Amino acid sequence: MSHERLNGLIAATLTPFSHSGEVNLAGIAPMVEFLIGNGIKGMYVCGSTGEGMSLSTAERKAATEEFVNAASGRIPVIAQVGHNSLAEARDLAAHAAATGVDIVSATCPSYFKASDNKALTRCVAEIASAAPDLPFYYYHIPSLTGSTVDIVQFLEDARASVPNLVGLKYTDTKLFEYQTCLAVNDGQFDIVWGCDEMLLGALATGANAAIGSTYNIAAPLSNKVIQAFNNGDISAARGHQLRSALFIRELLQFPFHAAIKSILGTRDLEVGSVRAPLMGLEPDDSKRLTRMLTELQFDDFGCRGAGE
Ligand code: MN9
Repeated sequence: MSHERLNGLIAATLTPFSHSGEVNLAGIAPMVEFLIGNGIKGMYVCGSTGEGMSLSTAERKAATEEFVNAASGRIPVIAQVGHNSLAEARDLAAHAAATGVDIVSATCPSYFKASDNKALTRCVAEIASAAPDLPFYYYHIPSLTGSTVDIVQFLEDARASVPNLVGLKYTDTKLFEYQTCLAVNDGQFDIVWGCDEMLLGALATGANAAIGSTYNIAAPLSNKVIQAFNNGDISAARGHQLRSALFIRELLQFPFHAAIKSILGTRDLEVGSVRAPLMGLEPDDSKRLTRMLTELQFDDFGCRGAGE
């Protein structure tokens, strides 16, 4: 399948919740404007960052529709449809296609592991064939799925049996493996990088696009990494990357999703907190988070709020 490759920073979007814990669909459109205003070039919806696995199928469908409407064709929307039930995943994929998403992506089932390439290829073929006219990116995130397949071999095997497989969301940290994925069949696949704190290494290895959680709140900083790299100013690129890595390191000391949502809240976005089993911020966390942001001069990262 021929399709335009992804480019630039793609936000792994959060799912806004109301105070009572329902999906807050009204929170999506302002968030999309904010992301586009901060240099985001695509949105990956209902993935790990968006707590997709903690939403019901109906909620995932409603959120996806809202993202598509809010984006209104300005940037591509990628719907993550992975589910332990392949029937649900297929239903979500077909719905995503009918809704007008640009790309479908999915993890493999993860309660029972897809532990060899035969099992994984079969799962991916079943899901991808429910939206046969859309490009499909397999979501490789072994730390969460526990699927320990040889991902290079998967690409080689799946070429024949999954005609609309065009790439991966590669959320691992092995740059040598990432490079080998890029090289399969003379660069057939679009392999999108998924570890924000290692973006510079991925650019040096051949990445054109990256999907990540921290681009929701710090895209201008990561865009500086890309610009400096493209200008050949490696020293500046390293400086920006280090700042990003230090920021993410601090962020990971907090309940991660809740901390990102809290930062979006300071930009006047109504995204609420998180759904169990993820934990929200305790009052003490909120104070520490504010202090950390001040210490790292977060306001200089260039992230603009709505209306600024
Ligand atoms: O897929 C995200 N990975 C996970 C993307 O959620 C496991 C990343 O954006 C990380 O959240 C980020 C921070 O470690 O690199």
